[in-house]
Amino acid sequence: MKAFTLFFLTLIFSPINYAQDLNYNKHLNELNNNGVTIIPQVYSQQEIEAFQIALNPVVQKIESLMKTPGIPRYFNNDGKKTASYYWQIDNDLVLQAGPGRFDTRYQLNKGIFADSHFQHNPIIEKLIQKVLHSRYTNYTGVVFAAPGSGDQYWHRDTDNIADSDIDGTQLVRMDDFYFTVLIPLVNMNKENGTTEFMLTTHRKTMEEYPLAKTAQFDLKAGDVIIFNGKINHRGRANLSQSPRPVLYNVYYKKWYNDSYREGIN
Ligand SMILES: O=C(O)CCC(=O)C(=O)O
Repeated sequence: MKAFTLFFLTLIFSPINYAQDLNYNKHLNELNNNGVTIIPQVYSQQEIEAFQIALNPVVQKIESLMKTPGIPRYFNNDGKKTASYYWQIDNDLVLQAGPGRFDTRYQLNKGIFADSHFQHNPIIEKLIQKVLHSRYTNYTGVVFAAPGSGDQYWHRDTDNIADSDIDGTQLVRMDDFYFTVLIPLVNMNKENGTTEFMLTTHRKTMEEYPLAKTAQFDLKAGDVIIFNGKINHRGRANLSQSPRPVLYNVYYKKWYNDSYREGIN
């Protein structure tokens, strides 16, 4: 009887059923109108624990690398000059993403992160397929905010595309081509700096940012945030005593070059 109940529950809560039952129209509307949506409990607690274990050696390696001098980096965010640092490790980059925070793809195409359930999660892919349609690809990275780390700079995840397009006029008019999926490995809240969004700015130029409402979301580990790469957003300071690791999966059209980073040789 117990085995039967377990089998039945597994069927009910399996990702395949969840992918079929999810109200995709709600998430598509939120993505279209606000630029961001949350899908609860995409990953199980066991999966989150396995991701944490696989990430630990990466974090240790990067933290010791970041004790060595970084290479200065200067780049534009909506026309504003921004200064930061980066490091190189094997063929990968480690980007300082605000004080006490790093962003890297190092080792995140291996082991459990290369597994097709992670790379092609049916719940996420079904939504991505509805917004990117075809000819897209994806890769994985991590944003790690140490305890005591500061606010990140506001930014869009996409380049502004045209040289004349400092304020994003052309960018926000073109078809959507880039979506980021954040996968927090711990609960995220204001205390540990859950991501802040300027809602609707995936459809707004820089001059229109003051019209936008800002929002931060409380998430449980296992929930994911999906957002349009054109939206203006930032990670907030981690005021808690614990690290705030967030995996991400970026999906974008194959014509876009997401390896280009201004200010990096
Ligand atoms: O760390 C965060 O909360 C935000 C991460 C971020 O800005 C990004 O992945 O583009």
